[in-house]
Amino acid sequence: MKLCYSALSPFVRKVRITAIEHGLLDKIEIVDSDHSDMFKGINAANPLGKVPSLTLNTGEILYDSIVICEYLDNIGEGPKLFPSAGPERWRVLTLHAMANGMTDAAYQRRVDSILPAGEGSPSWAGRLKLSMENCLDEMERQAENYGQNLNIGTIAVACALGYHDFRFGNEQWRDGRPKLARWYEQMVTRPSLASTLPA
Ligand SMILES: N[C@@H](CCC(=O)N[C@@H](CS)C(=O)NCC(=O)O)C(=O)O
Repeated sequence: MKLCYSALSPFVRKVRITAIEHGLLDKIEIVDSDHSDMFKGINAANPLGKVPSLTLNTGEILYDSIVICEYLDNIGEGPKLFPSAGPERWRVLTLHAMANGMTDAAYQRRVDSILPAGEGSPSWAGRLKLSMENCLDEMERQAENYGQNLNIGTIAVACALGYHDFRFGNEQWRDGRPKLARWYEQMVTRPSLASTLPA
């Protein structure tokens, strides 16, 4: 399998963590994306121009990170990260959607901040920041229920927080969110998370 990747992408990081947890890393060849022109799209294999995409040995191409993670969960060994059925499945998928959406908002804000002068939108960037803060507040309310259980929802939350630290470290998300901060401090020591932190 070939994973089209970008070293600092939080979405690629989530896929790498899933692959590590399932012992699949040595079955995946990493292919770098093309950053020569951000307006062209960085991955021709994906009509959306984004990473990650996963090209299977049959030639079929999977995207986006949500689909790729579930695929790897299906073929990998060890405990499942996507519950197969029942209320737990919907709870974990909804957490995954919230954390991935927060990461999408953070990524769009970051892009807005590096656009050529005059092309950004402060009011839209403010709207994205509000989404991020609302997600952080919701995570703080939920954090005691996360435990140290690994599933695709808690992996996505850890990736969202890691990306927040990396791109918006000055915004101190830990302030006023002690339960989430304590949970994250523990969670990020897990080898699959520690070894993939953006640097
Ligand atoms: N919803 C997608 C988001 C993927 C995404 O936004 N990837 C960014 C990198 S972090 C990207 O490829 N951006 C390049 C572009 O939009 O041209 C997923 O979960 O995989």
